[in-house]
Amino acid sequence: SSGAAAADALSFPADFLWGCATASYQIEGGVKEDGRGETNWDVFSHTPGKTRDGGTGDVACDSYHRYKEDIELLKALGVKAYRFSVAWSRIFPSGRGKPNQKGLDYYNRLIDGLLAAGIEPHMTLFHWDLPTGLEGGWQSRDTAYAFGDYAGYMAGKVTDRVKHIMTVNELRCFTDLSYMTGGKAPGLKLPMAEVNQIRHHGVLAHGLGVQAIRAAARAGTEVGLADNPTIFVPAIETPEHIAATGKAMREENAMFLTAILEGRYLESYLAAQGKDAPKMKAGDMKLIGSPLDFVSLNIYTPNFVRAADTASGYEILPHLANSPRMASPWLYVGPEALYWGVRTVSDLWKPKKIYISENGTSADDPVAQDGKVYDADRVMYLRNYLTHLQRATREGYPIEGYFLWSLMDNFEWEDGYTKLFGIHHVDFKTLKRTPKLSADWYRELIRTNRLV
Ligand code: GBH
Repeated sequence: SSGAAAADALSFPADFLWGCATASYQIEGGVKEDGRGETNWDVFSHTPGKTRDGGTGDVACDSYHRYKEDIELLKALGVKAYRFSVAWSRIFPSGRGKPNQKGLDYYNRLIDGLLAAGIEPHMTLFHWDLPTGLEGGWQSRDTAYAFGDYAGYMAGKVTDRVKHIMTVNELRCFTDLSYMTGGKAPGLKLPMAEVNQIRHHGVLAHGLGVQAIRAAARAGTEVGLADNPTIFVPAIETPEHIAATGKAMREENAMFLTAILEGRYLESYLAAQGKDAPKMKAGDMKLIGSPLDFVSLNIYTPNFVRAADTASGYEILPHLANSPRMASPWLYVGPEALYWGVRTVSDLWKPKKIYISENGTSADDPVAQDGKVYDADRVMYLRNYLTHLQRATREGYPIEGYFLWSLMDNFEWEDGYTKLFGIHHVDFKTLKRTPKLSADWYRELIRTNRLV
């Protein structure tokens, strides 16, 4: 059947890896349980005015206690993989020092439960919940070394069962959006010299993590990261605009993905930052550029770009007040982002494997009818986006799998519980999970391995 399916213009490759994604602070709750240490997001979400509805991750989806139910949801969907993150402060309550066995036990139970259900665990080591015991947070270079130690410790404990590890999630979010514009924990607005240093510590942590994982992991462990580079889509699919798309991708992500995949900072980035450029030590760029087994991309939204007679050779076309978008104000609709994200990363840097580690949407879910949320907008969004990912598979780009964000409604950071991305509805009073229409749709897509 896979041969017949491959010839079908709407089908995905037979071994395409369908999954769902979540992150520790957004779903776990149990923030004081079994020795978990305090994190930046505990402090931030408890500071009045920082989250839109005053929401916190204290309980969230209570997955710390309900992970078995979550595995049942995954099983019912028929996914082959689950992407989750580890709360660093459950393993090292103050970020470093003596490990906490009870915290590790939780992830062992989760991993073993997934494997028993036939679901591959894909683990992210840092999805923004940083132990406050690490003084100075990402302002301190020491945090990068602490991350390396934590990454190596985890690799030693889980790679007998976990074959895919992502170091960090979305560099831009835990650096720029946390220390420059300040919408995310710890909510600082620092000058550029400090921001550039923080960015450097972020990519350095990733590199130290890769090295530590490789040193401690069993053979067959694949290592990468989940980043959210700004994604560019050519205004028109012609050679000149396609070339501009590649240039924009490289330059606009110079401090993050480009540095990691090229092992250096572009001259244009260093020149633009001038005296604010990051201070480096010998060997840093080699660590940052450590070879990876895969690159994972979180893709939600496009930026249209055109070739232009400017110094950079391109112009990014601005989003307008009435550009189509979903429930989150930043979530502009552009399903082509999935195709061009994969194609541009592949053409520029030739990674062996690419995953979509997140894609999905907030939506103004309608009131449930007959006990079900009929989230037709989310289905529309997913169907359109996946059409363009299917094109990337058809054209032979090395795209291995797709993780839908998110398995269930959860704590959406500074938006608290006002923006929900789940394909399962969560009643935050009873914590009951119920499939939405989009879950039925995703199950059918996975079952047929074909756009429906
Ligand atoms: C991902 O970030 C996260 O990994 C995940 O935890 C999250 O729940 C999910 O997406 C949905 O948001 O208004 O200028 O501050 C997505 C990328 C980039 C989206 C920054 C929010 C805020 C832009 N994020 N963006 S701004």
